[in-house]
Amino acid sequence: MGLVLLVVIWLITLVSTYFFVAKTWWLPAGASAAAAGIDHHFTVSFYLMGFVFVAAQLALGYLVWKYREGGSSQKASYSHGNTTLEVVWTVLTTILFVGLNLASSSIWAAERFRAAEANAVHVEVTGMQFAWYFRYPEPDGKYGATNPKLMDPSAGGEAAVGLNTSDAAAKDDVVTGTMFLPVDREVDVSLRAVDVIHSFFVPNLRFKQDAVPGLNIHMHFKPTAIGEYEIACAELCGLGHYKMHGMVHVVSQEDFDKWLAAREAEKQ
Ligand SMILES: [Cu+2]
Repeated sequence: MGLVLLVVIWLITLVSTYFFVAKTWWLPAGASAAAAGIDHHFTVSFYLMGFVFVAAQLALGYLVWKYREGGSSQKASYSHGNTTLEVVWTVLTTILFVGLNLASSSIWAAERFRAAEANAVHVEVTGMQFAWYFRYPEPDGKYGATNPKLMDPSAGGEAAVGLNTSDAAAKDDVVTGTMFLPVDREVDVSLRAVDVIHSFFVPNLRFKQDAVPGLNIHMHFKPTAIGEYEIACAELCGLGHYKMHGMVHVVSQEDFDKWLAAREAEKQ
């Protein structure tokens, strides 16, 4: 029985490790300025954790077999353990976790605490059960006033985000169900949620941030490759969570200007 357990434990370890080594279900191609740095830290974390995981599981299988019932070893007795060993692995684990956090915090902070570049495109992203809406303040660059009392998710578009159409700055605000962004320009995102917590996640852009009701969360990122990328809600937000999906179209500056001008024209 000890041998069977050893084989099962080692098999589970090797098969699950294989999928990571072979990158069977891996990240999609990165398409933002922060992607390389994030992927690097992701890889470093996986190597470190993978090494600990494999070593611990191999040792577990070996010990299960070594101390099997009916083996040559003596009957097990209660042991307090080894205080020195416990201190050592607790300290090592702390260093590992705190170290990984410190090493990656600059990437995380760059998208949050540094101000967005001066020529950034401003987009407000609003999550609601179960859709995403995107608001562009162009051409005056000012977001018009919104009011929670005006929010009507069933109406969609401007009404869904509660746009106060009598506000002068709201006249040129464009609200869409698909996100268009110009390539190689920073995007200053204002994240809002109408009902519950949602999470705006674009795997290709390596961008994920919760949208919280009552908060206006500012972040920025820079798409670096033209393409269509999927948005997923990464926070379990209700029965329709699975279909809370959207698209980001990263296009050339010229195509972006044309697209935005066409949306403005539709509004008039
Ligand atoms: Cu959601």
